[in-house]
Amino acid sequence: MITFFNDRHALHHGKMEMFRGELVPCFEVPSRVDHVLKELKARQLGAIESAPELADTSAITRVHSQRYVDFLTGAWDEWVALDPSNAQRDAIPSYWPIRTFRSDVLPASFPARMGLFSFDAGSPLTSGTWTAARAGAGCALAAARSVAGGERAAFALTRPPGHHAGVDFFGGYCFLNNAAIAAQALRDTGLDRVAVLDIDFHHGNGTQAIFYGRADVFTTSIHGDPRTEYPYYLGYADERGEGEGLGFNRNLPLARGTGFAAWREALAQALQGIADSKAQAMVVSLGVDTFAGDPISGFGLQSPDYLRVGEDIAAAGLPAVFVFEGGYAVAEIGVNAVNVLDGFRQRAG
Ligand code: FKS
Ligand code: ZN
Repeated sequence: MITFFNDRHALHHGKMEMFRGELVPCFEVPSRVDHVLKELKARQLGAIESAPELADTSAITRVHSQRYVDFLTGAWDEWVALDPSNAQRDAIPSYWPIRTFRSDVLPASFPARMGLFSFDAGSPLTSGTWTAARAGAGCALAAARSVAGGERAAFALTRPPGHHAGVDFFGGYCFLNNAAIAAQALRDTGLDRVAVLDIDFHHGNGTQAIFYGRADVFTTSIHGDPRTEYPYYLGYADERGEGEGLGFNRNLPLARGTGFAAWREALAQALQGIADSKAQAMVVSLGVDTFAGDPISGFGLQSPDYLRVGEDIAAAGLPAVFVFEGGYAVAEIGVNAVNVLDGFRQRAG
């Protein structure tokens, strides 16, 4: 399996995130990806390439709004322009236009625009966030193109992650929706129907929302029940798509504490949904925060279970673009993520 690696990922390096009323060190750290890279090399999973830089943002604006991309492009410079000492601090939003406020007017104030384009205070924007995120989109695009060109599978190894980012907002450590960019790229390179399978512990609210009204991209997510788990406000089982997209979103929320046997049944249901959608390829939002030892999540998967996950996904028979998402048990993250890819490779042959 070919891996496209984001060698600029460490330029996004948040210092602190707001958590339970105080600023705590970020969970989403650069070493996450370094561990996966090391394990990929040790297990000789295949070629590892640095994805070429994107010539322009056209693959990004296929799923994100131009005004959001413009905001991200200039955000760090605007933050520092507010006060030169901001260069030592990350930018974190503090104001949001919730119900009854206007979101159609673009405020001149940078802090006001931070809130307009975000949904939580846990996703610091740093000096290198845009460069890292843009390079990550390049990885997703390269992986999608290689699968569209006939590879059975490719892996986009990148951070920051993507599945919480919507058309015009960041949050949940995510700025650009890499999985959505990959799915759209598969469509744009000639596939009529594609699917996104999201197996991160958290609901992929951004991916769901981006494709919610569309029948050409089936989205399905297995995640912690939003009644109790982040991102709280989306991810319920009754969200099935709208308009032409009705029937093309499937959520499989599971209770905190769910172990592998029940989780695997949900995976079978998600894969059945993908088969029913007649998708010709799939994008897998590969988060391994379903691991029992994850510090911020609540499922009980063990490291060997991830081999079975990869095998089950391969048995569905579709070409797959794996896109790296969450996972915060840093010591085990390499083994867990690579187990999925290795299980896939072994089963796919
Ligand atoms: C607020 C505590 C809530 C946010 C959890 C974000 C999870 C991100 C993820 C991704 F894949 F995107 F990385 N924590 N400070 O794992 O879904
Ligand atoms: Zn997650």
